[in-house]
Amino acid sequence: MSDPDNILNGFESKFSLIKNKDDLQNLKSEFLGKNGSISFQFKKMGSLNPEERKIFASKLNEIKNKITFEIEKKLKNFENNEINEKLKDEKVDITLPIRTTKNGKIHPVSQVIDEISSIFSEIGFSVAEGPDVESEYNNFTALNTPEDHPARDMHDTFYLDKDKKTLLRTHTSPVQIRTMLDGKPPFKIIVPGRTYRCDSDQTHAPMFHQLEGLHIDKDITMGHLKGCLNYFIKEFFEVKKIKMRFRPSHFPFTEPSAEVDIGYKIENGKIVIGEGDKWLEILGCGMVHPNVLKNTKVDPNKFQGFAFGMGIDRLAMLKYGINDLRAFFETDYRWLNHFGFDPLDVPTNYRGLSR
Ligand code: 2U9
Repeated sequence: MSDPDNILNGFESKFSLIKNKDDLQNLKSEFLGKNGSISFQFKKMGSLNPEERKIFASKLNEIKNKITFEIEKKLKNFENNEINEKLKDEKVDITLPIRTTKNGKIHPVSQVIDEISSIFSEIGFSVAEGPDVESEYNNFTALNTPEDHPARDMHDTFYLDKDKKTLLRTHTSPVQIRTMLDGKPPFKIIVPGRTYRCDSDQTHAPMFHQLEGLHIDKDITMGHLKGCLNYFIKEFFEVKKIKMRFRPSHFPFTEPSAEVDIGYKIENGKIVIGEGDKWLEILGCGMVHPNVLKNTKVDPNKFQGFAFGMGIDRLAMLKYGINDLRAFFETDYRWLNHFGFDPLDVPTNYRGLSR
């Protein structure tokens, strides 16, 4: 049987030559592994008498602890060196100047969503979101649009199953339904998002963007709706005064319902919003139908409110002079470079929405 001291001497001479972590791991298994020198010595102890065994075991354990300690210490050293090397390579020089060429641009649709969110957040609305795949109940039935209602055909719905139980939402209104079913009034939200209708030509895309609003509380009137929309339109088009008219209309989820037109004129080939004798339809609105309140467990005798909806793509085209809707979804970098917005210039009401 080789003397434990010989094992230690053998270890020390090999240990002094170790240059990296792999060598160290190999040395570790040579001495401390299941079939290593130390284990081998422990296995052979059976042939010693009890007294010799006690002395031998204690010596062997002492050597084992020494070797373990040296190996672990060196391993930690290698690991620390590795981390320090990495830190040296990945160091960020915070004194470097900023990039002078900016690569990314914000899409006009995202810009308009940010602008509208900023405008409504100033008067206490918060932003709600929901899934694009919806139930037929949230998209239609809860919104007072029963199965045989003609509005269902008008929406040219993309159904996702043959029983027509799941669909791609045709408007963002199911998010208001979810919000109302999940909470208690008052509700004061805007809902931007993607919507889908099986319709495609120069002015319609099968996926488009809507933004809807909902304000439910005690004693909310059509007057509040008018004031809110007048404020929004002035802020959005960045004008001091706006000519605006409400035309009676019909939606299953609101009663009474109206469509809102704003005045405009063409001057030097450019559109001027807010004045003039021409009218442009920009959104729909109304007082939430009592059936919708009942469907969402809101008591219509205690609460009422208004809702509105608008097409974001059209608003973006109007505000930023974009003619073709299809360009919105073509990911043409030259187009985005021209019509896109600076990512660092986030729209806020007080600093200005668009610059
Ligand atoms: C609930 C109750 C009422 C949302 C509304 C409109 C009027 C509207 C269109 C504008 C242009 C859609 O993109 S568009 O084609 N929308 O005219 N939307 S009221 O009414 C709601 C929504 C949710 C719970």
